[in-house]
Amino acid sequence: MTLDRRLFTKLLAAFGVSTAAPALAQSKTVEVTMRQQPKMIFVPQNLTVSVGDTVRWTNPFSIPHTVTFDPSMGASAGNVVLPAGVEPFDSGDIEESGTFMHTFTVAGEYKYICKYHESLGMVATLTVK
Ligand SMILES: [Cu+2]
Repeated sequence: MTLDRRLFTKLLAAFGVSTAAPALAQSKTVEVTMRQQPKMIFVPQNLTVSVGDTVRWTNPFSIPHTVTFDPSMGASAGNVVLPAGVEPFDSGDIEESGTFMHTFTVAGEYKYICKYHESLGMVATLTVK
């Protein structure tokens, strides 16, 4: 018996097997936690990832935070920095147990803030290479 290719693909899909080639086989998800005790801080505060990696920020606590990569939303010049050509972005409020994910496709040095707690030092750096 012969099995036609389309049917075979459908069968694989039915069993949860993807026949699509992974675009970035080595890419991974890296975790950042938003802490409120003993101070407002991103952990880790300095992070290096590879192009194609996804960063997932999680807020385990009760105070809303943001992940803000938009220089126009920063209070202090230099606290939010993007490599040339990267579009600004912002998570909006991340409530308790909430997460925000972003995949980084442009190499360079990034600085970002929580827009509510920038003045308390909730500023972090991300290097993508
Ligand atoms: Cu915050």
